[in-house]
Parts: sequence; structure tokens; C-alpha cells
Amino acid sequence: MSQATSHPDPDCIFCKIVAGKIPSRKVYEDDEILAFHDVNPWAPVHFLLVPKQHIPSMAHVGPEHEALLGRMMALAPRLALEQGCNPYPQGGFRIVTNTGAEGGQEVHHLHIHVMGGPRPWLRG
Ligand code: DGP
Repeated sequence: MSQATSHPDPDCIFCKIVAGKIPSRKVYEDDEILAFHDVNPWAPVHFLLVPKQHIPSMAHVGPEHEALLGRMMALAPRLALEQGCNPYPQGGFRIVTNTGAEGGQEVHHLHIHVMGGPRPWLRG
């Protein structure tokens, strides 16, 4: 399943955030990627990295997305430190991408959770 739709989905919350129709606390933005704070943080630092194009889930990712996903993953450590995660190895962060109903995905626009900061966390 790699036919991702690049057009905004009018019913997608994260497409609306990307378009500025729903406000968010922005962490980072470029022409392909947006990062913003999760509305229900599990950890002292908890933000989401999303592609601006509407890719519904990790199950829709194909070879055409390698560069985009590589950029998202490479951004995560830099943004994690900027947002207050402590340095590796005593600090660090967790990266999670829920995929599909059994994977616990609630918002069907691909996103990478980046969580970190001092324990205990609310969850995880
Ligand atoms: P997941 O279960 O992986 O699909 O997590 C979706 C996350 O998105 C969840 O942690 C809460 C967050 N979220 C849902 N709606 C909004 C919103 O409108 N704004 C922000 N900032 N986060 C949202």
C-alpha cells in the first residue's frame, strides 16, 4: 500500500494544522515538514513531526518517500534537544509512530511522536 495522497484531506486535523486553519504551537517548519507540540503531552517534551503532504500512515509509505522520511528522522534529534530533551545517554528521547487501529493510530495523517525530558512521564 504505497499510494499516498499528496493533496490535503479536508477532513484531516493535521492537514488543517498544516494549512493554519487549526492553531498549533509550532516547533519547526520548512517546505515539506511541520513540527508542533502534541495537545495531550505524555512527557515534559512531546511534539509531532508531520509531512505537509497527506500521507495517511506509515503503511502508505513507499520508496518515493525515502528522502522525506529520512529528513524527518534526521530532524528529530536536533529538535528534541532544542525543545528541552537532555543529551544522550543520560537524557535522550523516544520516537513512536502508531500505525493503523491495532497500532493505536488515532489521527490518520502520518506523524512521528518525539517524547523526552525527565521521568516520570504521564504515559510511556
Ligand atoms: P496517534 O494516536 O499516534 O494518532 O496520536 C495522535 C496525537 O495527536 C495525540 O497524541 C494527540 C494529538 N492531537 C490530536 N489532535 C490534535 C490537535 O488538534 N492539535 C495538536 N497539537 N495535537 C493533536
